[in-house]
Amino acid sequence: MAVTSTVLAAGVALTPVGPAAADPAGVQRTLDWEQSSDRTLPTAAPPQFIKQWATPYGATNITGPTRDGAHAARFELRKSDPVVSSSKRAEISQRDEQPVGADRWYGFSINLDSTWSYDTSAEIVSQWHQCDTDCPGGSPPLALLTDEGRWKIDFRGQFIDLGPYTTGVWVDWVFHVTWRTDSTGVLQVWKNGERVVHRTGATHGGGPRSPYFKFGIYKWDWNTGAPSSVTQRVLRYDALRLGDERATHADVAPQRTCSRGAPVASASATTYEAANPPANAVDGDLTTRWSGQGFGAALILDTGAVRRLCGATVAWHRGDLRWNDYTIHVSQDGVSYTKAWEGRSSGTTTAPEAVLFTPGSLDARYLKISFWANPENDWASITEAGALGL
Ligand SMILES: [Ca+2]
Ligand SMILES: [Ca+2]
Repeated sequence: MAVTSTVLAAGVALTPVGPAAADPAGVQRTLDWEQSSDRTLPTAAPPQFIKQWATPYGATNITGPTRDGAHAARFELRKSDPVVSSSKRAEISQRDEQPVGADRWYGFSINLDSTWSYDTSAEIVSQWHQCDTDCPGGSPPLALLTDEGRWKIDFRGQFIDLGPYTTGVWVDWVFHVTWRTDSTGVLQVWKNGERVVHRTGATHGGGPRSPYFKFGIYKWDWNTGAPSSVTQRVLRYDALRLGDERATHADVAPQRTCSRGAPVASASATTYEAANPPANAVDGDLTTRWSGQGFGAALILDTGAVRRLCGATVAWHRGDLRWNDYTIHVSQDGVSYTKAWEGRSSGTTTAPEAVLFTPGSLDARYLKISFWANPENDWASITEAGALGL
């Protein structure tokens, strides 16, 4: 493990600022660089943030690639760069003004440059830093890193491996943290809509304020002289939304329209005829179908992991000739289900029709599509079904 220590930021001045105009309620700050007043780089940090870079290329505004809109930020750190706040970094920092016991949401998207090659030396690309005065020292309680070709989370010194990273693509992250020192703490992390971490218990070591957020590139080994085989790091950052205890996943998630297909690992059914098994509903072929007899007959899709789902697509056999009444329930464990949608297909098309879940989005692995009526018979017949995720 290349991650051995981190260096604390020097203390920063506390300047009270009011919250940004909130939309929706609970989102304290959107930093997607679409507002011209936020395009202050490289001279200064955007309003309400603190500058922690020392070069003209450390943090800049760019017009592409972007995660949303027409603008994003680019960070570049070189091994030869001057030390900033005791180490090698190009970061934008939140102010150290988070109240004790805060419940916070953080959504953002990161695009690692194609030059972001394997290195045994890690770098932090987002971190939650403990407060600066009268606070416990040591490493930050929570950090998102790249290390040895992989995404990793350092949660209070414990490393959570999130798999190999891919360069040149936007990766969406949502972190939800209830900053507590007792059993009421919560850490949840979603990567591209898939929930990859869910922990309860203490989330930081205490102090008079909750940890504050920083993002960009922080590579301490370039300061300490530890081995590293690269001399330059470049990434892009966009779609940052910071939410408080009133926020939801959908409020801060970078992808906020429900249109992205979620992977379906397999399908099963409560009943089916041998000629038309449930796998036929997920084979990508509108000429094959699942058919099951009886009101309440259900097709169950397994997306393979708990992820943020927001809707479904369903194509019905003879869908241009008859409507179908159906419900969609979702579940994390395949046992306990929650209703997410009910209604009627159009009856005018054999193509997949999208429906959006009534509660918005929720964490689920399984979708159960239950048939209740059509004007012809008591057979449920679905040619293709899919899940939509955030
Ligand atoms: Ca943007
Ligand atoms: Ca099919």
